[in-house]
Amino acid sequence: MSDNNSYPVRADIAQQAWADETTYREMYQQSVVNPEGFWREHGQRVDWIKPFTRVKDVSFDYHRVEISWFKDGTLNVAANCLDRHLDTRGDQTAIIWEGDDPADDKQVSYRELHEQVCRFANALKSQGIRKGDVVTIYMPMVVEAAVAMLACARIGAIHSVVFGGFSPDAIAGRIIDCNSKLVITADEGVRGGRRVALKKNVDEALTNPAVKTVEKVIVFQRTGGDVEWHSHRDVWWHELTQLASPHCPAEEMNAEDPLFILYTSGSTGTPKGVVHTSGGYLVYASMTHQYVFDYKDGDVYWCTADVGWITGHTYLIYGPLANGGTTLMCEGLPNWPDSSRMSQIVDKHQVNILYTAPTAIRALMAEGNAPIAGTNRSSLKLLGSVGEPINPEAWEWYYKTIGDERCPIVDTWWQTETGGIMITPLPGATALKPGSATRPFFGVLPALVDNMGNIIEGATEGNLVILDSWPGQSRTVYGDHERFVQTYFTTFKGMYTTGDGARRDEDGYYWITGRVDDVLNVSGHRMGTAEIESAMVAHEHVAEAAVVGYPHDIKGQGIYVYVTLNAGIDDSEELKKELRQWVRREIGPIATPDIIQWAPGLPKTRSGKIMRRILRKIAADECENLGDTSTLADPSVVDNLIADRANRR
Ligand code: 6R9
Repeated sequence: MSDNNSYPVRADIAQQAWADETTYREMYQQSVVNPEGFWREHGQRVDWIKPFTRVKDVSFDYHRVEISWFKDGTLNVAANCLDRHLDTRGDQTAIIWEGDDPADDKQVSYRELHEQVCRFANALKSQGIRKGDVVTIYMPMVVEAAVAMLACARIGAIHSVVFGGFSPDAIAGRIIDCNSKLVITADEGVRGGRRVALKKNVDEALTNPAVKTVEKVIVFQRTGGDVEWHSHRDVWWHELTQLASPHCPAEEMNAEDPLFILYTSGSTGTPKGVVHTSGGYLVYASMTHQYVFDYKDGDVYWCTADVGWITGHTYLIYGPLANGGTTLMCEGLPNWPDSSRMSQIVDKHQVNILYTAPTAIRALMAEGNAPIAGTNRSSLKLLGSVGEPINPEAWEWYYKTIGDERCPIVDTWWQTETGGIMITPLPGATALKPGSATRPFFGVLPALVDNMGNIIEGATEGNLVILDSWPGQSRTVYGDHERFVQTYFTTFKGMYTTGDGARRDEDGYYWITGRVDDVLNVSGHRMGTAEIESAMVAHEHVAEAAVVGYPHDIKGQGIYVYVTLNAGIDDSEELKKELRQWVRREIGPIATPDIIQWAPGLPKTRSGKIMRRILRKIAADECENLGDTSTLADPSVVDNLIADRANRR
């Protein structure tokens, strides 16, 4: 095996895993040679009300992009996650909840979760919600967030979860885009010992005059903190569910009925409402969860992602619950009250599988090994990573220190749009190379293309595309199919464009090199440079702004903003502070700029396009090697920026 060091599959793991190397090769082969047959068989892993006869109806031709799976079958996703387990595992723990305060935890069995979901589903109906309505969920990491999602699925309402760290403006934008009729929130969230004013943010979002569709707000009482009450609109979760019946039939849904909308950033415009449907999504979520994490009955599985992200949808809720698993949900931060917290939780709940992000791993690594010395983590058997490329140093530390050189690491590459994991090792099948997401999952056909869209073979580097559909793929952008087509199917004709670059080595392993477009990845969170720029220029003193990413030790990428002020406005440290606060308020804390540099002028082409390539180089401290600058309208602008760079912080 070439390319850095590699870790062979341990024989004892291969022996008992769902897939060893031979099984992987056979199944993968079958899945790409005969996808219809493969998915006809594996489509049976979920319970259908009316079985499907059609498997795959797909066109990646940009004239008529259509993606359907199992399209004449019907099912209910919530019934698959709950009802079908009641006979065999009703008393098994479905969700272990760990509070922000380490003294707070609870376990919810499948039977209890089923009852809570049925009650809340009836509560939603009592507020006028019907099949096809959109419900916005803005919740902290409490069991009720899962209950809310599953209750929507039960009655056929489409949920749109908005991350609890987003601002009132961001909530409003998402509500307006999908015309949601109802918002579910909590009085306050709790994270790292601090309270987060969720209800207040919703109140503020709803004052936006363009929000016209929201009729009701259901408020879960998490802290009992003071909230403003609008009695024509606001209703308490506990009052509604007390009155509600614990019996609620699951709505029969078509495989292609939408299950949820999730907003994600792209290189241009406002965030897109990525739509996932019911049948294919669930088949893919459950199958990847089983094989990638080698999930076995009785395993305790912990995914640290927030429900506000796709990872929280697929691998905190839908995948594990569809498989009858025990999933741990943590309200707090992985490093609070101190950096041993994550390992403390592993020991306390005897976690077997831990799925987290490189940024969390790097933050722990920066603390050294001392804080985790008192924990033993002996329950762990598998580690996972997601959200951004994991650098080999962080990989090795995760492997050696957290996993005691005992646990394989699955570095899983995928996206909001892909619904589930696409490129990943399987623990019983794949020799690991630190930093490589390795090989495709069943049914996934990755390829590399040059900038002209020609497929390039062998060991090489290029744009990562996917050549054919898989059941978990997003079907459209909510309300704007044309944008879906434009974004994913026109850059390279007949293929799904991922927006990522990748290298493939001699062993056929993929190494994701990061985004090739103007999307930032800050602590594993996707952010469009255009969104941050438009927030910036909304400030009265800002004439123009350009945002780029730069290498950051912990976050992977940091946010670097070049700001041109309006004539007559003096720059100052206070103004920098104010602009940082401004972006936090406009978008949310995750979009806070790390570095602001005053830019009396921005490097532009003669046609007025900002040359981000140059700005990225300056931000990364690579000023010696700026590349071709011949198209610059005014080269002195660049010299000035480089000279000023010393004062950037
Ligand atoms: C699941 C999720 C997607 C973008 C994706 C890529 C980056 C995710 C990665 C990874 C390298 C991995 N990304 N996992 N890069 N290795 N294992 O994160 O979805 O929030 O939509 O982000 O994240 O750049 O295009 P999402």
